[in-house]
Amino acid sequence: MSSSPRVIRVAAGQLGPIQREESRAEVVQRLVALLEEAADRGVELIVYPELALTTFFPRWYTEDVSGHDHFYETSMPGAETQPLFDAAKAHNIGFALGYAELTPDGERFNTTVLVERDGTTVAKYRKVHIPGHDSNEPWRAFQHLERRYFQESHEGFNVHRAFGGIMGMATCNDRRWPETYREMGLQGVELIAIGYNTPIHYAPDPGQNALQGFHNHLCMQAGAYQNGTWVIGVAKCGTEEGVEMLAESAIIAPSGEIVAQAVTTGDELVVADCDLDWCADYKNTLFDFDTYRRPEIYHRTGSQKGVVHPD
Ligand code: CDV
Repeated sequence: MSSSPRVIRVAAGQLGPIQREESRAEVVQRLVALLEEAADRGVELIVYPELALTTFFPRWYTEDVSGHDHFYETSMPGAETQPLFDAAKAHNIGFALGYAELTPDGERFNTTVLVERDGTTVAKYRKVHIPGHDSNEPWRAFQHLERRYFQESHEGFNVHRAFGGIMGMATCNDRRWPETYREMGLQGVELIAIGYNTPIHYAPDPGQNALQGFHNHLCMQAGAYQNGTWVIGVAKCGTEEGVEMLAESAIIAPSGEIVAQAVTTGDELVVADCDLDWCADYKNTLFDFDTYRRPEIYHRTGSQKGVVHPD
């Protein structure tokens, strides 16, 4: 592998829980500690989880949404995140970082920023598929109010030339939807960075609890294989404010195989060498879109939202 000029050493920067009282400065220290370990191991890109700067605050209801404003970033980098940007640039490491974004217009997005090794911002991605609910549902053991605290982005899944390849981003619930990967697959994506916060307990159907780990890998492995791309899935996990969150961060090859996986439920670096040229083995054969796709047949997937049953 190491003879290819397009091998990039990537790390999943898995985070253990962030409790509500933990300060931004403390969290950024943890991110920098992972980054310094990554530097020692020759990593060029580290992917952090969704909402990696704070506890997963959509688990609490506030009547006035602005009651949670302190969980959002109004600039990136800001004063408290600048040390991460400085450390990354000093070590020549790029990163993808999930955070809550509050725009000057008062819009709220679940955002990931991709930063190159020289410290320049490549792009921001704003989460498309927003799960959960928007009003208080006290029957749940805990809330999942993402639909109260975040808007659905209309910017879609764009890809970017960076790190010597074609990079994409998605966030948590996005990873369960095949359209996420195919939208980027159709732009030639070679590596998708995905952060997640996945409670083990799924209140609408607890029968799925035992399958959380299986479903996590199932969807990311399928997305990688069917589009011939690397997928880096990174958890914030462990027991956060009494809620158990899925770990099992994984680096997945274009073959769909997991090549490296976290073994803890805490802060952990998972490293693998990703040969971006491996993508072509799938993109140019079984998944040669130009030859085999039938978009003239797929008219429902781009235009129809819900299910329309036959008469
Ligand atoms: N942060 C998330 O998007 N979590 C969802 C849960 C609610 C199902 C997920 O898809 O993991």
